[in-house]
Amino acid sequence: WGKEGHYATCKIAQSFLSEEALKAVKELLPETEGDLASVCSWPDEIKYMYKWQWTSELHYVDTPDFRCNYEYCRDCHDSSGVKDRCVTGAIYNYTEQLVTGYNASNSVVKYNLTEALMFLSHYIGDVHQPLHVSFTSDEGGNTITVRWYKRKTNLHHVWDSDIIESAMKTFYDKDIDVMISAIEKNITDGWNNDISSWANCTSGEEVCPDPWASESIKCSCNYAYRNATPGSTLGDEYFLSRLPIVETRLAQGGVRLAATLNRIFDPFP
Ligand code: DCM
Ligand code: DCM
Ligand code: DCM
Ligand code: ZN
Ligand code: ZN
Repeated sequence: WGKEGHYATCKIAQSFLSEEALKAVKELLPETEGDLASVCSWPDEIKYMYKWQWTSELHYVDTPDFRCNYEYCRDCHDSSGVKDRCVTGAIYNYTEQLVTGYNASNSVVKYNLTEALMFLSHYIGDVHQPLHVSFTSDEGGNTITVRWYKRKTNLHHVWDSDIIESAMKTFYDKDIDVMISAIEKNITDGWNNDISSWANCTSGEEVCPDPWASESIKCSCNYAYRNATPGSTLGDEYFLSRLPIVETRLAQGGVRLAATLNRIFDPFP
């Protein structure tokens, strides 16, 4: 996601945090007074800096062309083939750092838990962006040039930002907070029955990015790539049919980020 998508995911998550998890977030991000959403785009701001270049491949996972499925062992590696270096591997890794670092009160501080929290929050958002789990040959839609209404862009950018920005302009008073309120209202009213199933992981696991990645590649095939061939113009028809998908993925990312942080910071609720 772009800045708005990450802000929305983390803002939605904040409203579902337990008291214990909120306390931990405030301790790890003292300068933000617990406002996770204000630092959720930090991993995008640093990824081009020399010191942080190793993190730039942790925002996504490439899957084999046209198969429309995802497998951790097959797919989670970087472009050099190093295992576990992909978005789902990063989510496991930063969850593990927070679990061992935060709950073991007597442990030597091995990790920067502030960074771990910011990376985890960002990558849980990204794994819900369908095109962050998509085909290898088109680099997640980055090489598919399309028009978004009259403007030239690429399919990846359409899903990172253009759909959200057009929605803000058309429906939400140009205000991301108005859009977030509408999504939150949908979570508690419309999708009410889905929240607990969204939040659940396999029993005993703090986090479960593999099923989330599987959902994303299915969304990519069913909605993102469909009718978006290179050179096509995407307008009202594409926008209005895909916006509900984007809003659902932002909601799921937020609910699952909160559920994950609640499990990490409050293991015996
Ligand atoms: N931040 C932090 N620890 C870090 C990096 C960032 O607490 N290692 C927080 C401090 C700022 C916010 O993130 O409030 C934005 O950071 P930056 O200015 O690095 O983007
Ligand atoms: N996993 C992995 N490398 C990691 C963390 C996790 O390959 N650094 C894989 C192994 C399991 C799954 O993720 O298939 C669950 O991991 P965990 O036991 O950490 O929950
Ligand atoms: N990206 C992706 N899949 C790829 C390559 C990149 O999802 N195979 C994402 C990462 C960024 C965006 O696309 O969100 C643009 O990538 P970059 O800035 O590396 O060009
Ligand atoms: Zn992206
Ligand atoms: Zn990212």
